[in-house]
Amino acid sequence: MIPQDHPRYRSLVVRERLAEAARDGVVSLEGLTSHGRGEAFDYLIGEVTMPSARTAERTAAAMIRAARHPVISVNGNTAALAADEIAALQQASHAQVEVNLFHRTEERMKKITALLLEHDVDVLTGTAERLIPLSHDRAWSLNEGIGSADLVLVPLEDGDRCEALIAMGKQVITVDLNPLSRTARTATLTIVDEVTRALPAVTAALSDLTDDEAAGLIRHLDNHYLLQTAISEIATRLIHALD
Ligand code: PTJ
Repeated sequence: MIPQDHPRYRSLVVRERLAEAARDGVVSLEGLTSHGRGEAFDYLIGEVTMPSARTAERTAAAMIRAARHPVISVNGNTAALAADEIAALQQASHAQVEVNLFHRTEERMKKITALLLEHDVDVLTGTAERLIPLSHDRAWSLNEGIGSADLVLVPLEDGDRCEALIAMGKQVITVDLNPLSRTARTATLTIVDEVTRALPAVTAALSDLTDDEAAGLIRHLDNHYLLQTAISEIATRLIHALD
């Protein structure tokens, strides 16, 4: 039992939730190490949404609204951390949700789909095909989902798949606390924020963006500039960390 007055209470509760999800087979063991890397970056960021991330979240909402066929690609970590947030984002948009895994087994596919359904996410199911140009199991996806999407939101993604989706001509939005990752640098748009802060911010922006603001955000999208700004914001915070 984690004491509620522990200064790192929230972080410890999230760790416990992920460890349990790993024991249940929803999160892969590798996913626990990914979480640790994310936690470390969030520590440096100060566990808040940076101004550059706020802009990226509003831009993501504008892009999702403008997309013909947006799909949210969900892996084990994202399902364990943010099933309710995915449900809310799906309800606020016309996005479909597809489970797509790095460490793919039929058992994990079923468990993650069941978890999402329990949280009222409408999950695409069907016969997966090797549609993404990768030699690995990450190639498997649904033609009616990621296969025909013009925009894919892939939180906590690895660089290869992000590159392959871009090579397929899709717009890719990622959520990644590490602004230096290959995924962050390859995506059309990167939100450098923790996934449970980022998804609700995108959902909120979907309802308050004006058409003019949305068009301006899309016109001025410059992912390199957003990443550079995120790195400057982190560096400034670190320089003053012990003040
Ligand atoms: O469930 P599977 O089999 O599909 O596997 C999923 C993982 C996460 C294991 C797989 O996609 C993977 O290996 O990802 P990477 O290459 O570790 O990249 C994940 C990125 O997400 C890292 O750069 C982390 O810093 C970042 N990250 C981790 N936790 C969070 C995060 N970003 C935002 N919010 C988080 N909570």
